[in-house]
Amino acid sequence: MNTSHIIFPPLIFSNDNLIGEKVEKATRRLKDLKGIFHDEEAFSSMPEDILAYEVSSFSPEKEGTPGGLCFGITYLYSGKVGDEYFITKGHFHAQVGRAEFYWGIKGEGILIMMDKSRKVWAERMFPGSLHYIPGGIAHRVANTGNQLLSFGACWPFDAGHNYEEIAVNGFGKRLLDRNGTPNLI
Ligand code: S6P
Ligand code: ZN
Repeated sequence: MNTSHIIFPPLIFSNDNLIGEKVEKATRRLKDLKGIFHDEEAFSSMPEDILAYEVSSFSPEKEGTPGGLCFGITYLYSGKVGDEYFITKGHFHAQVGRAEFYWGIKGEGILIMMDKSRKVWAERMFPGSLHYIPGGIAHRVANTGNQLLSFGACWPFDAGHNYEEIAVNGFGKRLLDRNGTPNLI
């Protein structure tokens, strides 16, 4: 049998690790999240180099290719700024009609979503949870546990990211710790 066309895949997804030559890693430290948390005093009392989250992603095609897909794993560390859990920046997709799947791999957290009218709702994330984020819906994740939260994401290549709107107006609600329980307030 001629096996010359049988090759190793360019990507291995094992445990919660994404391994491959074309995997890119982005790092977000507290200093990259200025203005995201409501307790500015608590924020400025923390070392700005603390790791908040990392994203490993694989983009098989050239950015913007219509119909292409991206794959990423986010590693969101456990921590709080005052009473607010560590969260990702959050974004709308620049192309409003582009949806996305998230799924929980390790740890526990909450996926927070918001529509254009600023209505906010949330879903619990845990190993095995699967989340569909429709087009036009802003999304961000909070780590509500005391260990690393890792989750997967798959989104269209041409979705693009609009961080601006969230950076300026935030979400309509925040996820705060109230006596050890996460509350959307
Ligand atoms: C991309 C997808 C995720 C996030 C990641 C970090 O569309 O939603 O890979 O990029 O969770 O969040 P953020 O808001 O900093 O991009
Ligand atoms: Zn997204």
